[in-house]
Amino acid sequence: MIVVMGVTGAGKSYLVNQLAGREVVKEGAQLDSCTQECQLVPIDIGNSKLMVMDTPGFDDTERPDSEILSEIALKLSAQYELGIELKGIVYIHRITDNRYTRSSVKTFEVFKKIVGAEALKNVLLVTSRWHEIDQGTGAERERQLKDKFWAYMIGHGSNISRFHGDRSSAVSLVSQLLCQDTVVLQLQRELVDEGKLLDDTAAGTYVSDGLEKLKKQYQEDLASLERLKQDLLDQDAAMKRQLRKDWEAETEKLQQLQQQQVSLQRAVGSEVHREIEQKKSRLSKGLPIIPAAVSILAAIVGIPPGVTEIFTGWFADLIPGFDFSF
Ligand SMILES: Nc1nc2c(ncn2[C@@H]2O[C@H](COP(=O)(O)OP(=O)(O)OP(=O)(O)O)[C@@H](O)[C@H]2O)c(=O)[nH]1
Ligand SMILES: [Mg+2]
Repeated sequence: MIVVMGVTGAGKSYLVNQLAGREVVKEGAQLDSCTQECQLVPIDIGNSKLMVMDTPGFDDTERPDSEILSEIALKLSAQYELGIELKGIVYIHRITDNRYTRSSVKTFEVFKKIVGAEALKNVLLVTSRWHEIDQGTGAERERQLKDKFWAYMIGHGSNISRFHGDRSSAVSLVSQLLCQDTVVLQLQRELVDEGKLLDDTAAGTYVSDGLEKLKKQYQEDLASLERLKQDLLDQDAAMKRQLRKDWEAETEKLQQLQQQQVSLQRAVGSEVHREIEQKKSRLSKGLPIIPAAVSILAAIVGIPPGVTEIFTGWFADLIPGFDFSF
């Protein structure tokens, strides 16, 4: 398996579709974030049978990073627990972005913490959308990424490549990872081997620290509204109504944050373990280990419409009459 990650709109689903040779997962032409949940897509590359996991992007327009992290953590834990080989991660960044914004930095930090230093050699940092930019400007930005923002990763063995937007370029990118040794990510060790709660992992701590800072800020805003309310006690009714509205909006934001913090307090490793055991008990006895693991993973991660036949085809020689669907 290979995982594709990056901020929302970076072109993750586009890359997966290029690999598949047709539109299997939805791409987003709108400003809103598109992919909501991870999807597992089977792809044949030469003699290799590859599963690519498309993921929802961090910095989503609707959903908090804590929810995106929970989703990715659960699916990565399932892959690890099932013993499916992870060859690496493709991290996509648009070369057209003319600033490395705070949200890019934040997303990249979470990503580094999901992977962990030891696994960085299995990361391919990919720049995309080269057709939208002149080569000189693109090359200069690429140099800045290498020298500054991506220097740590490259220093720890990550590679950097350009995606030219077509299938052959997509295939050559993933081929670089297919020849790597199998890797275990820091988040997988923490959740599955060490049984940590998501908010005690490095990635979870980073996301929940951000939440804690926001919480403090909202609490301060509420306190200053409270002071204002006292000062304006004798003022006109319109002002009071506005104050009430601001107050309610701030209180709601605070409640949402508290829910996000609770959603990180999940024992993802044991949740996934239970789900796998449940699914195993429903599989026909005597099913060889790889088809069994792949069907369970597909059921947990989710697959797009129209790819079941590819999975079935993979195992047709091995198990005649194999029914892949759960
Ligand atoms: N021509 C071209 N279009 C691209 C490329 N990458 C992305 N796009 C387009 O950009 C838009 C957003 O791409 P998506 O693949 O949906 O982005 P994503 O990273 O999956 O975004 P989320 O699902 O929101 O996390 C889509 O309309 C794509 O077709 C590329 O390399 N070349
Ligand atoms: Mg997508």
